[in-house]
Amino acid sequence: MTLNKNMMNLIVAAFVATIFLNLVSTGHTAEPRRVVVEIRGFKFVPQRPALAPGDIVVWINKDIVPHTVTAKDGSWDSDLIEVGKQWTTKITRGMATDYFCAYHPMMKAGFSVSPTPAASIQTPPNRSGIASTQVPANTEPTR
Ligand SMILES: [Cu+2]
Repeated sequence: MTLNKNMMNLIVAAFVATIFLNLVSTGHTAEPRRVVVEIRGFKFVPQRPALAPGDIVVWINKDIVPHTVTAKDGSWDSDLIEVGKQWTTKITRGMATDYFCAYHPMMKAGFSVSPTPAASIQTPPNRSGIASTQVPANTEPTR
């Protein structure tokens, strides 16, 4: 049966293509994560978020005076961030993670950078979550 064999080949090809597309899309199409750090009350909030390479961090100055976001080792620097303004940077592997405000050196903060990009450490949707938390109904007839 040539027709059936062709159909079978088509089904196999479609199946393989689906798997391939799933593999390709995993971890490569995720939007960069945007993390906001507010500067208020002479503090960086959150003080030490967990970040990953590729994350976009936005420091927003919600304080009453200008501040800076300056790497402790001087390797990166926002320069002056006026009240109501913001500064954005992209997290890269190996970048300095401790920073302070050049105008108020007691304002210290930082972040951690995970070794893998955010896209590959995201938890996949838990398909069995509902089933595993459900208490099975007692089907035993009561006699
Ligand atoms: Cu400051």
